Amino acid sequence: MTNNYFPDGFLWGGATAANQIEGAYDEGGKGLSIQDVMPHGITTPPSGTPTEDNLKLHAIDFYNRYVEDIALFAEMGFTVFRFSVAWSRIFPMGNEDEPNEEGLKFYDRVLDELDKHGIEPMITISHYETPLHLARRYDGWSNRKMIGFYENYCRVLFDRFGSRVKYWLTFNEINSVLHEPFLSGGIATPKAELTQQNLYQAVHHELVASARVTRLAREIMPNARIGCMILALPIYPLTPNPDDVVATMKAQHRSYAFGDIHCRGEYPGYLLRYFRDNEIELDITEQDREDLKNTVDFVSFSYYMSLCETADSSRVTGAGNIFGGVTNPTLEASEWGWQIDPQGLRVVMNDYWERWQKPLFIVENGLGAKDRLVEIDGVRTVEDGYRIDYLRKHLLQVNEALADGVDVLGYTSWGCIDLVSASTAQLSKRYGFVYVDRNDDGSGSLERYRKKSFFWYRDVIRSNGAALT
Ligand code: BGP
Repeated sequence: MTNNYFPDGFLWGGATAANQIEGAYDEGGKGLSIQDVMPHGITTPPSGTPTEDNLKLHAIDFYNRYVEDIALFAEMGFTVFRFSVAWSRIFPMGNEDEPNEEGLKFYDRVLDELDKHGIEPMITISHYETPLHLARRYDGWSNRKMIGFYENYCRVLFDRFGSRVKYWLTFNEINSVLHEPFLSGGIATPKAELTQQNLYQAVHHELVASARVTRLAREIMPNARIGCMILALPIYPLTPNPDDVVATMKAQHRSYAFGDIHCRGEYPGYLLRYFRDNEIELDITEQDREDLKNTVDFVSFSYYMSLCETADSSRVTGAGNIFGGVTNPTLEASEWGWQIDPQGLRVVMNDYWERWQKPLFIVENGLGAKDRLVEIDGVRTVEDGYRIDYLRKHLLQVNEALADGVDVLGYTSWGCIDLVSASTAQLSKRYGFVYVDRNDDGSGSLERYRKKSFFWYRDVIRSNGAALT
């Protein structure tokens, strides 16, 4: 049996995103974000205006209940809480000159509360919630002007919160823009009309923006640590046939590129080759090349599953979330078809550490499952042994990676309190340690209840991982 390798000071906690928890979509001077017109997640095209069938409009009402929720996180012993700022709360249209003071005050209050409990905040600056105006008027990140709008937004955040927020992530799952351009990049042009050239140009704008604000952060907040955030997805060859191995390498490159540029400050050769082979010519200025040299301090990532790849198109089967891919015949899947692979987490951690030699932060991991609220000895709870099993197996693999010598700063499980799903916009796809009484039809009291996993995670944190074994 492996010993406990979690180091002292390892950060334990949970992760959320504004659009999936806050609600209050039109309160406090907030403008609309793309999420306010995505009632069904990524499964159907966005609607024109907010409609009441969109659970995100009110979500779990964290906007009004953050005091109670943060107290529950503190009760579990969280030492870090990852959340995002809703860009459209600070700049309702996205590109005003002056920020919305009421929006800033909300995050002041959240930070006060975290501070009260000694919980380190980690802020995602942009988590799938581009202001709708920027999507409609500028076609989101297709447009170079977004770099300036984003920089202004970041300057306001850094000036206001810089003295009390150390950990910042520039873009959630930046590699997903190639797959979900509206969700991830606020690109209003339908996906079917976008070429690879369009997509990579948008990616380029985001990468330059990320690097520019990394430089800005260092000027304004010398003690801050800036991370990129990647959707991690180890890909295995479906067979040992070298054709499958090469196909796997190419598929991996599509995600590695984002970490390579963030960590090395320039485009990797394999991506330049891909551009040549596909006649993609990007508008990259000399200034862009200089800006990209501002590399990140650490690499954060989400991890839910692995995939397979094959060169044989007749063997391709659907699997996975945003990325799609080939099913692994050896693995079981969640109720939503996400294949469960704890060892894949160790693989990806070793891989990233060896490749970039930057500390890692696991900022999302968890099981979306249907929960049943029951009453035991007069107390309402959820007997979610399946979630404990999933998280335990993954955390044991984090321990293995630590034993392998990987440098890891912390772990925030996804959706530490039930929230609205990004891909399907359901509340019944629950990830939390805390159950929120709200259903897919919008009914429910919004009351919070501790699940069995709540007490389990508390013990894991209390023992700094020793309770896992
Ligand atoms: C990631 C997103 C999160 C989150 C998570 C779970 O891709 O960064 O916002 O939602 O996946 O996905 P889902 O909510 O679709 O189950």
